[in-house]
Amino acid sequence: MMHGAEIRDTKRFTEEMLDWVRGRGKILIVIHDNPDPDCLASAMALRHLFVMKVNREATIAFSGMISRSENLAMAKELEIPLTPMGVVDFREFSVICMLDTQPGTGNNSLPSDIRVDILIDHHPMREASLKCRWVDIRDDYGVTATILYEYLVAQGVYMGTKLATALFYAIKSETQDLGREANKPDRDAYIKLFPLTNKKLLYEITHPKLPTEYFLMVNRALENTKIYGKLLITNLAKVSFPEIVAEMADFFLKLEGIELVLTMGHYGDGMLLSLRTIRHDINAGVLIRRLVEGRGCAGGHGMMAGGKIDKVSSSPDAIHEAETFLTKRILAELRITDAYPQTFHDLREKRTSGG
Ligand SMILES: [Mn+2]
Repeated sequence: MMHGAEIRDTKRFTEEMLDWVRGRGKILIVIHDNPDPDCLASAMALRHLFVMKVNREATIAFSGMISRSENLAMAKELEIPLTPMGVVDFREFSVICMLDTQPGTGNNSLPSDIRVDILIDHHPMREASLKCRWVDIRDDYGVTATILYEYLVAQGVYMGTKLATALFYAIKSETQDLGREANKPDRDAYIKLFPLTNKKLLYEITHPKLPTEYFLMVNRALENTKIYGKLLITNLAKVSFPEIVAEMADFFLKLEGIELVLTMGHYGDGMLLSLRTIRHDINAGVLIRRLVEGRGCAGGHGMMAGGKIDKVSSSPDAIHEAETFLTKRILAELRITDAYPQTFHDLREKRTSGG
């Protein structure tokens, strides 16, 4: 078992883990729902490590959907083989790996009675995770893909241009070019990987065409935005792509004067939430768990977090109730009392009236 900074002998850990895997049957790699570049690249790297070191092709399973255009381009351009979790027969596999998420967090769809053997993640350690056979959780890393990059280096495994591009893009997007929650290992990996990437593919991934739906969502988000001083809240109501909620949170954090953003959108049987902050006295992961307490699940790091309120019907009333409830909670948490929000409509009025 290895976790935290105390024992960081990547070579020995991977050696022993690979030895253990070698004596076993089929390998399954589970990533989180609605996969992002970090878990996609991590899965690609772990799969490659198994191909090169134990001569076995692992199955990568996911739930939900890939909807962000950049992520779709990544999966397509880099030819990442993905299997929907629904068609996976877990009994066929003797090695189960989980990446960029942990058992019981609520953002992965591995049934709770399936044991995880190999767990690699950069989110804060959960109690239940200690039960896994091979645990490598480094919550001081900005990206899980950096850990996998270190595995390949420690094992002297050759990285093709597609894998290098995937790992590089994972670090680039998750840390916003090393500006957000990146530490030295992430910076080192980013710099080492850059020369190995395919710049044309990288361009295709970072500059995809966006669907009309994206712009309609931007419009709806603008219409539903409420600004409480340095806090911005927006309700996207019913969304057709789950990832748009996080995307809009990143988008609105760009607004001048804004330090904290909470976005929400109804998807499936609940309300998805995303929280972003540039403030160092607020931990987004801790704050979002308080927001959903008793009504859902959430997780995240210092500057970015996500969550879900369970069992919210898609009726406008239910969606509005969820918004009111979340707004009340976040205003109370941040001790914002003078709670008369401004809208973009107000801001426009102010401009045209010269105020
Ligand atoms: Mn991650």
